[in-house]
Amino acid sequence: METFSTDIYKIWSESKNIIISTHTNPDGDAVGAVLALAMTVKIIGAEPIILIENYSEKFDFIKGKEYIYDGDNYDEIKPDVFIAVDCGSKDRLGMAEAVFDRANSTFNIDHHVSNDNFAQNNIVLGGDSSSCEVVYKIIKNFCILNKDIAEALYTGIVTDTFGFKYNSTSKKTMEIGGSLIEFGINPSEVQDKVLYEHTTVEVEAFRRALNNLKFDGDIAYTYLSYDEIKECGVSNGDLDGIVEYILNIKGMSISVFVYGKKDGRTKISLRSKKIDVNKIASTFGGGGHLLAAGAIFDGSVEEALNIVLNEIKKS
Ligand SMILES: [Mn+2]
Repeated sequence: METFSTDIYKIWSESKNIIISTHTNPDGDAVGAVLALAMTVKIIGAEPIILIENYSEKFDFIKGKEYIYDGDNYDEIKPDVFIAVDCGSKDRLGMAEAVFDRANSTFNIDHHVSNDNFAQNNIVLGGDSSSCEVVYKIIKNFCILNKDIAEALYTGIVTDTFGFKYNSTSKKTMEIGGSLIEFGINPSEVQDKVLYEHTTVEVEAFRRALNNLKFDGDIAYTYLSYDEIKECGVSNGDLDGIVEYILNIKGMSISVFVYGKKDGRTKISLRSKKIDVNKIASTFGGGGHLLAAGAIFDGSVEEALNIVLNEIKKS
């Protein structure tokens, strides 16, 4: 990694525009990683431009937002370097995919086991807790971090490990967390903002999801139709906690949450305590991690639920 970081530093510091982007429907790891990278790129003398979809207001406290592209025409962007982060495959970049294709030099920084190494330079550490952990390991070799970068990275790690709780949390993850705290961030405040505070809108979505909750053996599953999502006024990012919550019901070892999207397709989220849900998600063209994965299904909420439950029972 040390030698690799030297090469990365050379390419990044000698470029003009560095486009930094992540997956659609960005979570805290995605947001923290792009903002931390943008602040780093600025320090080493390049011009960062972040391409990211609107994200949950719970991540608004993270600094570096001034680097987010606020134009409306991606065609005008002239990418020199393109860094995709927390993104398992190129199509997950959404609108930014076309910009990726025009870049001279491309980087793929990620921790998804399902990552298909789509860039020229792939730094994919499948066992790592979060993309922010991977970003930390890269940038600490050539950039002196500051409090803002530390807070962004800490947020990503906390999001993806649920506060250093998941199995993906290693000794190294905790050591990195410790190093980040040394920059003067407030760790319990970050955890409160990211994991525990909920808007009334989120709670309304939660209430409805729990109302739809069903059990099938050790599978807990629920759904929200697109109409229900519209009625609550909830955005995709606000629905993250539901699938986690129902996995923790005693006696359950798999949880499924599906919801209708505006385009008529259905988002599937899977969590597990034992079986490989990455494999299940991959049968629907999705992916993620062993115990946490997702996919977009081309069909209704009802069809998605039926098909997923069948796949789980087969596995
Ligand atoms: Mn992640």
